Amino acid sequence: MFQKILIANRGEIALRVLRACKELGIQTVVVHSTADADAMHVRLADESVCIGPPPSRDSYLNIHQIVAACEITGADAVHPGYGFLSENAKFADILAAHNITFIGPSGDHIRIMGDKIEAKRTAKRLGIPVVPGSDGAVTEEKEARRIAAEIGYPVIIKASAGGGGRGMKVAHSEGDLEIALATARSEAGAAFGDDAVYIEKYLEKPRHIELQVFGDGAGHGVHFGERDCSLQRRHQKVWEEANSPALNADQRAKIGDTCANAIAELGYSGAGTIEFLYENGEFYFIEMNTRLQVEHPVTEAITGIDLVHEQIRVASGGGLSVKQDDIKFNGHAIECRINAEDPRTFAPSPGTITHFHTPGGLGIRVDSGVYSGYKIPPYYDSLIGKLIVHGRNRVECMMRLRRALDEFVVDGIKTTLPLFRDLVGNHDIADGNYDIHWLEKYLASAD
Ligand code: MV4
Repeated sequence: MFQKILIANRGEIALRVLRACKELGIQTVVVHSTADADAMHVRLADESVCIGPPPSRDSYLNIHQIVAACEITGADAVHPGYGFLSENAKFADILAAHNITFIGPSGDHIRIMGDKIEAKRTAKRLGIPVVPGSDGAVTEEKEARRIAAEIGYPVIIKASAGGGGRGMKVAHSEGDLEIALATARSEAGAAFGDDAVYIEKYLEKPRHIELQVFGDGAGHGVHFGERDCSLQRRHQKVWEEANSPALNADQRAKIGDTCANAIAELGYSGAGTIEFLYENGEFYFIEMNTRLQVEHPVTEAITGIDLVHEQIRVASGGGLSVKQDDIKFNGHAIECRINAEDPRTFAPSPGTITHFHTPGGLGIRVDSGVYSGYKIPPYYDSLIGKLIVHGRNRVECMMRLRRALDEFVVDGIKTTLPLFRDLVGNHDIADGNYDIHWLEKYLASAD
């Protein structure tokens, strides 16, 4: 097991990882920018190293400073959290070259999944169902026309170096195709320095359902069920649930087994998320994320398993603590992302939190790094906390969520809490009746 882990992140996820390390008796080091000197994770860590000025590229993204912080403190492993360097293959490779363990998959697995064409090709080879479309990159308009005619319109053109919604163009008919292909390629080239694009059938009303998987790096894979993340705004998740209101236990076991077997065959190590669009009872792979995700606590709530403990165990060579048959799904969990933003315009609202009071009671978890008197710096993303609620079933979960939202107080700044108080009383949400476009339509209709 590791003696000392360096946490290369900030905010609620740095605290989340720190807690797991403490429970496992592992010493902690955090790195921070000058803007985060007063942050909770800095106060609670055994050691801290200031690695640069506020901009992320000079601090949380500065690989050399982070490696230096490892050498100075004698850390034997790095947990990258999510965002920042968590899916940077070069960072994983550099740490390996310094004999420091990256708590995550190999640089090569990160690289494969970062290239969306290669990721899709790999998924298909491993028996995961993918969206119908081109086999690889498409450059010629003629070829695009042939593929689109074969799969049928509408089609979507995606950047191979994109992901998370960046660099996509929809063509509703052959007349749209030439412009869609040209703009997708030039935007991809400008944004990512790589103009490779591919074509897929455009699914019009899918849900976004993702499978939590884990590999032990020794040829074993398990799944921890799915999360439904369909409630998004501009590709930012807002509300996530486990399990999906759209799936039954048989469907879960079937797609779960497919994913677990694929992870085993890939020889993958650590936590991963296989993202699907789900429409008319069918799953279609779109991307795989090679990190711990923001919404992992809903999976922890229904399985009772600490996923950061598992990441640390696997990275240290100790293997997973569970086999597939040990993983049981209990009840229902919902996460609300509390952002320091205007609840209608989503404009960021940094500043001083004058009063912060979190809800409690059975089935309530709040992951947050803020406190009364904390000043939110303007340099980073606006997530200030996550409310995670668990119940024996979805109805109980929603009752508890409504009550927890009533108790939650954040004064001094604007937050997205009022949005959640509206959503929890909405009939479609109560019925689990929503797709990836529901939230944006709801917000537009409330204007
Ligand atoms: C799609 C799609 C429809 N059809 N692919 C957006 C983010 C990126 N991960 C993939 N995305 C989409 N891919 C096909 N073939 C619709 C989206 C999409 C979306 C997906 C998940 C959650 C929210 C979304 C919002 C708009 C579009």
